[in-house]
Amino acid sequence: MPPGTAIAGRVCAGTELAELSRSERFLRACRGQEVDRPPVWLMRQAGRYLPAYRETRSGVTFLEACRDVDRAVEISLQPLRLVGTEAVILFSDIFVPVVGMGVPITFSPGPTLETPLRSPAQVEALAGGDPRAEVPYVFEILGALRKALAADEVPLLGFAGAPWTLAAYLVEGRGSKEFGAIKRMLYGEPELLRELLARLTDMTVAYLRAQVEAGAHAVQLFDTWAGLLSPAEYREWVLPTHQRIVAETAVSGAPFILYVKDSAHVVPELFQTGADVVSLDWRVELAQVAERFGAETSLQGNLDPSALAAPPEQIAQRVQDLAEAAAPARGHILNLGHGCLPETPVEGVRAFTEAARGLAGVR
Ligand code: 1CP
Repeated sequence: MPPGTAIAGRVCAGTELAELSRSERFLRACRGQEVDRPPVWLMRQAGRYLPAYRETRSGVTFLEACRDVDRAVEISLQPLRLVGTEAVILFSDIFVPVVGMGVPITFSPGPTLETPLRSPAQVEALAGGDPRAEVPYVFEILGALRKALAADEVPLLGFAGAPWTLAAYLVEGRGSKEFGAIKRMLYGEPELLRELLARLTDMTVAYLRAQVEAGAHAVQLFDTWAGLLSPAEYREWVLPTHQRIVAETAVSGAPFILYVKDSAHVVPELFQTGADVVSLDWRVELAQVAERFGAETSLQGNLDPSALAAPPEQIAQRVQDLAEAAAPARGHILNLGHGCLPETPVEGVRAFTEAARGLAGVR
């Protein structure tokens, strides 16, 4: 990047920013304060593309790994050591607290229910008042990670699945391309769906607040399937859940990152939630969104995960392009537009984080 090129956060000329710890850089980028360069991490950075993950996971089921505090801590930390990411995200899954609500879910490898959740009785039967009691191990893992990361001042992220995405799997019973069952419920039994979403929203607020109390510096909400809705349906069924979760989690003081996949048709709505950071997928033009919405909200993203198959110098070029595109925004966190894929090359992930560090000191 030529000297003087702007990057998001408007790097200051002073020397003190060169000393930023990883936590400070990350939290400042979330809040739109000056930084020396964008921080970098990757969604699904702990996962099957890493041989060390496959080794640590072997011999136990996915849920067993999520419940085993030492193992989950080890998996969470692997990307920090192995691929140079600059934030650690809790190793868990968006369905862990739903298992805590008493729903029998298995992973093969995605979440699967033997009996999809479609009746009023099943919705009524959902527990979910107290994640600390229902899934205590999540908070033990966060506490242990916060301790492990303290000396190096690395930021720790908690996360939750958004109510629409959780409900889409619960009502369908499994992953799907179209999630037709929840759409049939939306049109055929809207009151039942409203009740389900309300319960999931309550649980999500309690879950995220408890994660911050247990040590998460920031939290990310994943709404992977809300993009299946039309803009009008999205405004009715999804936006209010995001607004409530952001508002009620804000009391914790931790920055809030909102990720919605396939959101190009609802971009203005992403910025009506009060989230500190909006995480974009690769189908949106980062530069345009930065111009239009970036003054008030920081941005995260948005490389296509498949692009990590490119040679390192091409990845570096894309990182530079992303940083320049995001420059009009008050802050930018380098990330993918969705999670690492099982076939993602480890070398590509390393090239991505190294290129981010190479942006240092450009101004
Ligand atoms: O076989 C295995 O090892 C299990 C694979 C796996 C992993 C590593 C699953 C099952 N979940 C996870 C971890 C996970 N999932 C994290 C950990 C932290 C990190 O990012 O490193 C997070 C944040 C998630 C979130 C998640 N799970 C989402 C939302 C984000 C996204 O990627 O879209 C969703 C939709 C899920 C459901 C899920 N869990 C697992 C799979 C394979 C799936 C997808 C199922 C499908 O195809 O629909």
